[in-house]
Amino acid sequence: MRTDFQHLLISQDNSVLTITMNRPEVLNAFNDTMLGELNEAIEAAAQDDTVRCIVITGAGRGFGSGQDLKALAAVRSTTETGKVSEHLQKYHRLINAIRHMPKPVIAAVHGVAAGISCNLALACDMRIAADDARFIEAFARIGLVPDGGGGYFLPRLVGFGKALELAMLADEVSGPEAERIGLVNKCVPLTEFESATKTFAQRLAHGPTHTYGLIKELMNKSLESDLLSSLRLEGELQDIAFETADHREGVAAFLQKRPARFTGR
Ligand code: T3D
Repeated sequence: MRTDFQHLLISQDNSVLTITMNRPEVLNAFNDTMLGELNEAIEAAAQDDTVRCIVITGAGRGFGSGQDLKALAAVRSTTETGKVSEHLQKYHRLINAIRHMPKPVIAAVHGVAAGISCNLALACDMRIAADDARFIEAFARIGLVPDGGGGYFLPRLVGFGKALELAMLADEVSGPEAERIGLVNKCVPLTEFESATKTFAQRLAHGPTHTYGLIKELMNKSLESDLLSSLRLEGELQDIAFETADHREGVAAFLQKRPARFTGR
């Protein structure tokens, strides 16, 4: 994967790829370049067998502040813009790529995660937050509805009533509160955030990666389907998982009373 992006920092530690959104002067607000680069990096990570877990995070004092409103205003004042739904397709490409990524994607959130940056975090498989995190469904503050998948993921994570509250009032949710309501998987003190993220990601990167992809497929589909369809899919996916080297290794490790060494195959 190329690493010479204008607004992304890319680093790989063993099988963990960290993608850092890097426009700290605007709290990592999305302009078109950063959005295009993030799409490219995520799609490249999906194809790269040396990557078994992806961490998305932000440089400077936050995760992200949503769409770059200054860039948006500048475009609006100078050119005839198309419908915003056309622009949103670039975000939808990103959300789809994360959901169909056959390996775990973690959002590591410190500081602010507002607007579509917040919803990018919600589209990831899991979220780890620092205790200084500030999640803001900021859309209603500027008269917009939650986009970037927020209308889909938010009620599924925190329940219908809480989702409506967060979307309508657009109040900040702190890291500890986000953990309490299920918006993030865990919240840690800021001083431990980097090491906790690393430990979390390395653990996932050493798991049965192929099976993790199947688990994602099962969970993705369960959000839409009835019990019978989910049970049918579970059987189909288990047939695949049953044939993986990691399944054989897991059983062998159990029988030999030793930790499993998963290779992702
Ligand atoms: O076209 C489409 O696709 C539409 C899609 C829209 C999706 C969306 O994401 S809509 C939501 C857009 N985001 C927002 O409405 C959030 C705007 N920002 C804020 O409300 C606040 O900045 C924060 C609550 C995020 C953080 O507050 P604070 O006090 O910690 O920081 P700050 O001082 O406000 O911001 C620091 C700098 O970042 C500041 O620049 P300056 O004045 O020092 O030169 C600020 O203007 C800049 N900044 C923050 N957010 C954005 C931004 N610049 C451009 N766009 C931003 N979204």
